[in-house]
Amino acid sequence: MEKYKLPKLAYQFDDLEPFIDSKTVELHYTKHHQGYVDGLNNAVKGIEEARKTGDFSKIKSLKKDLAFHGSGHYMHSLYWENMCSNTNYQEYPKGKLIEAIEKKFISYGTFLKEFKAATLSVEGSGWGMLALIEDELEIITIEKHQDLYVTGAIPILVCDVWEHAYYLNYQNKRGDYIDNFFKIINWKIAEKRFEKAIKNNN
Ligand code: MN3
Repeated sequence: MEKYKLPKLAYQFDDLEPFIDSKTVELHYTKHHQGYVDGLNNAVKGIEEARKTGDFSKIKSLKKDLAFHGSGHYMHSLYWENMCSNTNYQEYPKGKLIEAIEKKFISYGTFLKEFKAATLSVEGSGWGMLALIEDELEIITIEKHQDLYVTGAIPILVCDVWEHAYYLNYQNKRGDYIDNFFKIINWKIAEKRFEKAIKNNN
């Protein structure tokens, strides 16, 4: 039995329209994310095999695969969960999260500006992330799924800017995709993640 599996989506492929088109969500979920799940299961199998046989000659590439596919699976699971259809949409974060955002980034508007600029600046394939580092919010940028990650940073919100996340509809206009991503953020989930993270850190 495969250890890792695709998480269930809380919405249909076409529920993120018109901001992310149905075909993109379908391909992204059933092909790309599934590819990371498969890659992760293969890496884990390979490592278990090496443990059994005591042959660690391929350990370097197995551990690289584990980091790449494991992070890919984890990041995509966060990404699907932190988006929502119109029915669950709320325009702004609330509660402790909005307080912390305004404290750190001056205002919600300047937070969005920095998140967009940072996420737009990712070289090649990667992610923008709002994260909690100790008790401070910070925006970080990740290349591929794992490079430049700040160890210990707890994800609150992630935005996938690999081309497969937006190219069918937006082509080279990554900034337009990010603007529209802001319109489908599931802030309730981000608030939950934030409250859990500050509780665990204290
Ligand atoms: Mn992706």
